[in-house]
Amino acid sequence: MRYICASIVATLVLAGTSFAATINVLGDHATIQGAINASSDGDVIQIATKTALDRPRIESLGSAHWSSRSGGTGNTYELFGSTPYISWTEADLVARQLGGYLAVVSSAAENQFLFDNFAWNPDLYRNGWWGPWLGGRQSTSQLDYSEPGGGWTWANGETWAYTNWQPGEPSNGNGGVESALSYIAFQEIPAGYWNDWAAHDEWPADTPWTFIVEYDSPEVTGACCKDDACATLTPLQCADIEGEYAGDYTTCDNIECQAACLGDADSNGEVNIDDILLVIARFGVPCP
Ligand SMILES: [Ca+2]
Ligand SMILES: [Ca+2]
Ligand SMILES: [Ca+2]
Repeated sequence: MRYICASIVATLVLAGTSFAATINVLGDHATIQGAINASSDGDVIQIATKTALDRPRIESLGSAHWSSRSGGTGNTYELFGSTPYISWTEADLVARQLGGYLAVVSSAAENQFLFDNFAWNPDLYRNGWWGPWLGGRQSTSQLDYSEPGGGWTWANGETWAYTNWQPGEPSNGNGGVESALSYIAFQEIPAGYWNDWAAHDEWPADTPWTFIVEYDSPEVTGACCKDDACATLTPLQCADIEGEYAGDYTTCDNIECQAACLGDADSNGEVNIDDILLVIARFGVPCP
């Protein structure tokens, strides 16, 4: 859907005597403002947009949890679909509104997990090629920016390290607008490879329709004993104070912390014959 923003055009028409150029921009505020700033008197700003007015329907297509017990991140991932397509920028916005971010792939194992759960199915690829969006974005303001492989960032701020580009990618092809990360299927066969692709919906016919959202796991806590004191802490916090972690989701209500170890009757830090002799010596004597 295209329309002309009448107020902007009117302003610019009044400012000049002829149309110097027609500038096509996407409909978000920052992009429009940038185009206005860059325009000359008489330029027409034409806004091609997909705003909330005609926002496509977005639905969850399933989720998967990668438990830390199995060596995973402990995070949960969710696949969404939006027919007929969704731009990277809009998928990124939706992910953040959901409390997550477009999936950040930090290792071959994580890429494999995502592929096995969400990216193996050719039906998830637009026109057999353009697979689910991931949380990678190329930024020209990065110090290491270069085309096509420099300046890439992750949606959660994590350092860009692991990559799994398809051979020949990133390509920065098609006029050099490719700056967003998605899976790609080669000749309609998904293999977990990545592609750089247009971040907006410059090419509606070839824009992915699926995206993967990653949610950080809530911080798990449990009862932590330090001598006879108890506090609810994360395992790491408990280790920091050299406490004894009682297990995930335990609470101080159902844990009794003991100052000394069981059997150490004379409290000298070890259990030995002296403790037995002490117990025998006091055998039958009522405790206070
Ligand atoms: Ca991740
Ligand atoms: Ca690029
Ligand atoms: Ca590419």
